[in-house]
Amino acid sequence: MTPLVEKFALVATVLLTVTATLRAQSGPTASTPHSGGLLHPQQNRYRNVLDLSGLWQFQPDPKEEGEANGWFNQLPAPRPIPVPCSWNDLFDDAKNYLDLAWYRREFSAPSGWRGQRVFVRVGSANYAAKVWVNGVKVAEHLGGHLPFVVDVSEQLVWDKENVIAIAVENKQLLGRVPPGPGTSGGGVAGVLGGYPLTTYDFFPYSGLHRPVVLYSVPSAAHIDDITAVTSIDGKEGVVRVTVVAAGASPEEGKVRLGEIEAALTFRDGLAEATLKVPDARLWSPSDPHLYPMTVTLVENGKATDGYTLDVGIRTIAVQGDRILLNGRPIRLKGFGMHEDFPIHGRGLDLPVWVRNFELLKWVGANSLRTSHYPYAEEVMQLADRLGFLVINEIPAVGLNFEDPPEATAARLLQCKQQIRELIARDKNHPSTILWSVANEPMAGPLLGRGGPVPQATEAGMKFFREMLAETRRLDPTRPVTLVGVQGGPDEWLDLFDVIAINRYYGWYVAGGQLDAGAGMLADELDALHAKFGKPIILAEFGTDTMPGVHNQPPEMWSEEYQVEYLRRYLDVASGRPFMAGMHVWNFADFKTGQGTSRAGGMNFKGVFTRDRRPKMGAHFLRSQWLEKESDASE
Ligand code: BDP
Repeated sequence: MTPLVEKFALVATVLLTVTATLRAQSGPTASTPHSGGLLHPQQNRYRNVLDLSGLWQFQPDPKEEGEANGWFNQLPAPRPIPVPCSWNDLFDDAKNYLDLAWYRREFSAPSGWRGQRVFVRVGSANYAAKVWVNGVKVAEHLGGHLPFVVDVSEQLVWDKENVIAIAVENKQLLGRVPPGPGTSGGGVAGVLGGYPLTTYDFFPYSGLHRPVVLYSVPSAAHIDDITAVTSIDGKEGVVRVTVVAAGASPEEGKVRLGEIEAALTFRDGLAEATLKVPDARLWSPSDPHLYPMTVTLVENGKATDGYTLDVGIRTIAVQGDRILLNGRPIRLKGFGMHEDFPIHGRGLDLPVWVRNFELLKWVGANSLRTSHYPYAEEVMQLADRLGFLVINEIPAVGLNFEDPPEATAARLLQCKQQIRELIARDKNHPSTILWSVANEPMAGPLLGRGGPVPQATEAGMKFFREMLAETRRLDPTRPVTLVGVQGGPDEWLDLFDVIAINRYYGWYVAGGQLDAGAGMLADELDALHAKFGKPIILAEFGTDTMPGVHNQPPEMWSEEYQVEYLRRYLDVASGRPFMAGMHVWNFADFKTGQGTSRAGGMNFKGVFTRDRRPKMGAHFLRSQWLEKESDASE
């Protein structure tokens, strides 16, 4: 088979299997019709973008009567809602509502686009979505944090308004990822209790969280996907470019980066080229240089399509117990975060993200993890431009291998779909240095209430071996990790390139006993290093901290306690060169379910408050990370 046919055959087989298995486990929807690339839509002389952000109509559908009654044409009693935004913090009657709801709006298709191929791209619909254009169902998608694209050229009308309707629901079902609470009682949040009940410790915000856009590409041959892989050869940067074309096979093409140009010769829609950049400026946190690289298709000597990608030339590798960026050891300093802000919920909020990055710089961080789901593409663009090292994570949080095997089978398909979509979307971002395939999967009861269960551990081994193989197949250029829970099985960690763990000695275990907690941490890190000899990242450590609560001597929940806890953890790490990263949990306080250990429905482990004011912990980190530390940060 030709590479292109093979690609589509593979995607089709996967989609059929996914559809069949997930119907039983995870609700009605699974597939999306367009299986091509996920390039971020671009406005240029060959392509157009119409952002459909703004006010839409909205209506919850608790009885699920909308589809039978044609709500995709007309909503019976709509109210206005902004897109992007979560619905939960907007309407009192939708606060804890996770069931089906409808979005609808009208738009006119720009007449200049006539004759072009037009797509709808939904940036993030959390969790399951169905899309109608002018009454025709055009797409279904599962998974709340990655874009999906559908060709609507056939459905659009040009002489009157078009109607787009999107039905979204965020039911917590056993076969989804993240899963709904199962027989095992779910993950961390299952242990904590909480309302709404989830398997994870963050609020299940729902709705259209990122823009919905309409975009056009030339109807004949057009660029469907671009992959740029960089390496370094002495002072030369080497950029290997693969271009996939769709629509028709292009006659010819070219790729250009500054003064360097190479011809593209297409066979079955695929072309490759290598660009050599003399005296390359390597991408790094201290010099996040991006080279604009333009791919152009040419017919009869005339340019017919083009796309410009920002390329950061850098390498990332694991060698022994170090992570190397451009051949030199790095230590990650930063945070696990959330897409979370009052009223917007999880809806894309660019001012908040620009402010987040400003504060990350202020505190001296160089890194973040997209805990516990892929963040908006704009966040990745900011990380590229501002020089942040990103651990990029799929939404596999709350997995528990004591749940029934059918649930695990459905989740594996779902996880594979998510890593496939994530890599398709983010493979060209130099800031992404590590893929994370799960956060805190469990094989048994937690935190001192009994150890991992052997058959659950084995089920997890199979699952993660497959996830690792799939991730490596899709992207052989980046290391892969899994973020392990305290008390979880070591065997799972050892499958991966980097050991990443979350530890709460001095909080959930040995609460109030900071020195004892630091001792436990040091012992465990040394044991893990002796056993595996790999780089270790502490991907979470932190304490709930009520702003304004003070104690001497420090007590749990006070600002002093957070400082003293952080001080001990940083001290333990600083004497251990195999510690490749320290990510404090969390950057900012964030919304979660209501429960006895979550005052105000909040997780208060932020070093910034939810409105981004620094606690003493933030000032302390700045004193360590920005003002003091001059070690191997790159
Ligand atoms: C970890 C989870 C994280 C939680 C955190 C906590 O990975 O999502 O928010 O604990 O308890 O177990 O604050």
